[in-house]
Amino acid sequence: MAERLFFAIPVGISHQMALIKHQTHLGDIGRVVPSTHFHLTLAFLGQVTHAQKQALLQRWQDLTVPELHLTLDRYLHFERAGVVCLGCSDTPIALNRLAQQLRRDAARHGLHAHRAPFRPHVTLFRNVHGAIELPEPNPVTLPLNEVQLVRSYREMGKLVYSPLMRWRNVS
Ligand code: 3AM
Repeated sequence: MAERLFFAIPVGISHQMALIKHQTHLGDIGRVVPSTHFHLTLAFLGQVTHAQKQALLQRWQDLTVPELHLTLDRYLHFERAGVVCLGCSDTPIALNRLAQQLRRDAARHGLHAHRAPFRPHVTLFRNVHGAIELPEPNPVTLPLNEVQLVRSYREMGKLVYSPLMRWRNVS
């Protein structure tokens, strides 16, 4: 059976608190994403078969997670998706390289082919309808300590994100 997978950077507790403050600050603009669901997606893979997963895990067994910090300093409203996120104006080159590597490998294995450029963000609200005005945010700086391969599924109607694999840097 295929699983819905994506690569993401997890958000630790202290940074979750900072992001909750952003949600409070923005108020009632949509459906609040629970803090336990905060993550920064690097590559969405889509439905992955067991054979594809095995091949990719072999490919990624030596995946290097670069040491870097990422400053989230602007609100983004993706109107088509109906989401509001905290994103960044300056994507670190090493982060972009990592996301592109994962996306390229996935596409080579017949998985999701991204057409849109990589725009790092943490989603704060879903079901945001219509045009909204967003203020300048207080920046949040996330360290990149870990990358996870995450399975997403529904259990009793509730969305569950379950990390299957973790790659850490040495810091
Ligand atoms: O909520 P975010 O954006 O942080 O970006 C989507 C989401 O993370 C991405 O995968 C993450 C977990 O669901 N995603 C979902 N469907 C997608 C699609 N069809 C997608 N990215 C590209 N195409």
